[in-house]
Amino acid sequence: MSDIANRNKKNPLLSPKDIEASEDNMIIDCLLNPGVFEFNGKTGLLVRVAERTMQKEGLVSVPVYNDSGKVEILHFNIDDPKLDNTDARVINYDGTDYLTTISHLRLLFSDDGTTFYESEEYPAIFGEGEYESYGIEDCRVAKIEDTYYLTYTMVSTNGVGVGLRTTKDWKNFEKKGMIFSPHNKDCAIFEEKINNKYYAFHRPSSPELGGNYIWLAESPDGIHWGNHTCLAKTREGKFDSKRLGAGAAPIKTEKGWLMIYHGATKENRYCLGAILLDLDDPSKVIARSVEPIMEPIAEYEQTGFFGNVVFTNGHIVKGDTIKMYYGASDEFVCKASFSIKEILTHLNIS
Ligand code: MAN
Repeated sequence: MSDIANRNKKNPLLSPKDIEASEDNMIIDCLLNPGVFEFNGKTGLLVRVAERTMQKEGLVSVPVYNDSGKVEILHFNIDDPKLDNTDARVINYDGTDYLTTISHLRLLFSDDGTTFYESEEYPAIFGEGEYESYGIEDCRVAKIEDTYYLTYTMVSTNGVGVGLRTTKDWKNFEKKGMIFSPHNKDCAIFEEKINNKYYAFHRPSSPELGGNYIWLAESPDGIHWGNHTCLAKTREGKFDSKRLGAGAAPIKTEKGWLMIYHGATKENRYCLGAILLDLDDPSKVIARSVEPIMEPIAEYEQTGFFGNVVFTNGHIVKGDTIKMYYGASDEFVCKASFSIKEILTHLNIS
């Protein structure tokens, strides 16, 4: 076992019962995968809230937003041979996929980093328009100068892409549209420019040739991206054999840019690994985890909405300590800390 995470004793920090659903006819199934930032001396979480509709016996019901942004409920008979409901996250009916839940993002703050509360001052963020009609998910937050860049997964029947909104005060947001077109997710922008260019990780999927790999892109303005290079691929027989994707913005260390990423097997077991990139040219990989730095071993990481998952897209760094927040079993928000030195040792970097 190569797990070097120090799990918080109060885990899980947040469970679905801790906050209220967005509408009376919705039920929160999952609180997961928070973006993390500091604001006015507090720790802020942008938690993904996945909600489903009430279920009736003999039926599978899924929510979709109609063109005017209102939730509509579709019902399928559980015995219908055209229905495939073997995955808790997505069902297929007669060739069309439907999400069992729809996600929005909720802002929560904390003074101590473990007890989080909502405030009416900071409303929830919902999907808007035709590219977000199945909701928005897994937001990364990067602070560059005085602006927060929110990169998140836009989901709709058009596909899964990466959206960008910016804010300075968490009340007013500027929508910058889709910055990486489908199929793409897991986008994290670096928090400082390198040689006057912005950099971002992203994760396109190429179903025939290639796969679900982590890529790096450059930009002159943080909005328009190009010069893509492939950074890390799946590895047969390892914890990241089926897919992988970047966590939050990378951490600048003396030895290089440190990225924490998730890697999954075809059985959908999600672990975390680390990759170290050259400080001056982040397209150069210096080192990569052979074994995971974190595995789903705690009870709340193994059992829940979608078990055997640890997934991160947010952290705060203080000195040698990474205070990482993560989704466990796609149902709970948890916290763990890592020592940067220890991760570098795990990468055989001294
Ligand atoms: C995908 C995403 C994540 C989720 C994992 C595990 O990578 O949808 O939001 O946490 O799967 O289910």
